[in-house]
Amino acid sequence: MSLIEWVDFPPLGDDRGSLVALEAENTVPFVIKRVYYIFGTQQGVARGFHAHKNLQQVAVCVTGSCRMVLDDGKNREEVWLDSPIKGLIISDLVWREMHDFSEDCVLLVLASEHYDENDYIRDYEDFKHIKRW
Ligand code: T46
Repeated sequence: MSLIEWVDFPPLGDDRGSLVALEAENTVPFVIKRVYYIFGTQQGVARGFHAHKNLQQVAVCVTGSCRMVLDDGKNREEVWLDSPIKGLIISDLVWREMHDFSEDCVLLVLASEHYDENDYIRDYEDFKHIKRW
């Protein structure tokens, strides 16, 4: 089974332009407890390099692009986030890395839980051990 799972955000456009509405438990498959966004990422910088124990997220590039790597400890897949109408579901116990941010990239992330540093698995070997691959 692929690690790449999208949610579509239908644009509610008219002749003035486009609008996307994100609704918890509707367009986004969980109750949203937190929203954050990553912007102004310096050229050549990569982010992420961790997994979460208990966190569902949807990530969407509202402008610009970046390359997301998802890894379950056995399989590694990558995908470009480059559309404001496509969200990538990032489940818990999936290692994630973000690379190749465009200068104008704004990566919006919707999260199912409040921020908790104890939820992070920041060591890849620990992650593989937890996954028991
Ligand atoms: C993820 C990827 C996609 C907070 O205080 N609250 C927050 O909600 C977040 C997300 C971060 N922070 C603090 C923790 C660090 O001092 O902001 C700083 C940067 O966070 P971090 O290094 O974890 O950022 P990324 O880009 O490596 O990862 C983030 C999310 O943390 C992570 O959950 O899945 O984006």
